[in-house]
Amino acid sequence: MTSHEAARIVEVRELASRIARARRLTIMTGAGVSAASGVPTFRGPQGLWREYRAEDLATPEAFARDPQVVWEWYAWRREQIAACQPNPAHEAIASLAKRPGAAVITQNVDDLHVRAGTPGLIRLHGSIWELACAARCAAGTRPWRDERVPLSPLPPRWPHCRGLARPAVVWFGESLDDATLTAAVQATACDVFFTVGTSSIVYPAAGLVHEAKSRGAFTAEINLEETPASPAVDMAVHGAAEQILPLLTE
Ligand code: BV8
Repeated sequence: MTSHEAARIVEVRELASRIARARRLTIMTGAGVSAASGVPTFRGPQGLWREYRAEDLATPEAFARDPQVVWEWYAWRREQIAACQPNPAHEAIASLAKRPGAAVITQNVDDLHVRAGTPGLIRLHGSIWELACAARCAAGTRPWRDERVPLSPLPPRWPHCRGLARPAVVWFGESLDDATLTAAVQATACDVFFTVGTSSIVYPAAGLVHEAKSRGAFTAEINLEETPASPAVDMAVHGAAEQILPLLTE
């Protein structure tokens, strides 16, 4: 066993005991928690679709410019995700979330946390399995669920106004849902706040761990590599979420 591995076992044990003693626990996840399920991450090697960066397609401007290509990207991602199952990281988080005083915040739109049975999930960026009226017509403000794969025809239309439907996700340049963001900020008032599999680059999500720290929480980060948040957290555990998270429920 390398000294690095020995040190990590000590860290994981300490984090597990802090979690066990925490009255209020908050977990925030990113694409890395779904990597072991086969869902492409954004900045990972398979993050690119055709030659587009996520930031190029996940914007209202891209949708206005070419709704067909944006919908082909989301339809492709839905087909990928439909073939995936929650992994041991999702299952461990679902069991931690069942404790009193626990909250789970995710940036992921894949709903694998939902399929793992995570109660009270705070979905910051929406769901790829929900659609909304792109024109925000009166009858189309509440997203509706549509899990058809393949989704056809593309782009889908909103039956009431016959206008275009869009994925009910938050695009870059769009504000998050007020109630959802308020719930996430409230969850930063906790004893232990740790992130799993996020590059901590996209805001306002990336600001939550700093908010939790400023409120006195013990903060930790579980990631394969360093992120901009690593210097700020109390403990940065480098490793795979699907291997480490099950150790935190013991
Ligand atoms: C907004 C839904 C008001 C769509 C997404 C402040 C500073 C700078 C910029 C801004 C700022 N405030 C606002 C901005 C602009 C922008 C932003 O943050 N830009 C970034 C790029 C700098 N934010 C916004 O536009 C937000 N809206 O602020 O509105 C406003 C508006 C205009 C101007 C000012 C204010 C909306 C952001 C939400 C966008 N929508 N998703 C869709 O999915 O299609 S974001 C999307 O990308 C994901 O949801 C996620 O949030 C992000 C990807 O990040 P991660 O999940 O972390 O994934 P990533 O691939 O990057 O990293 C994976 C990590 O896992 C890696 O570190 C890797 O090492 C690790 N990993 C991999 N495998 C494993 C692992 N770790 C452990 N185990 C493994 N097995």
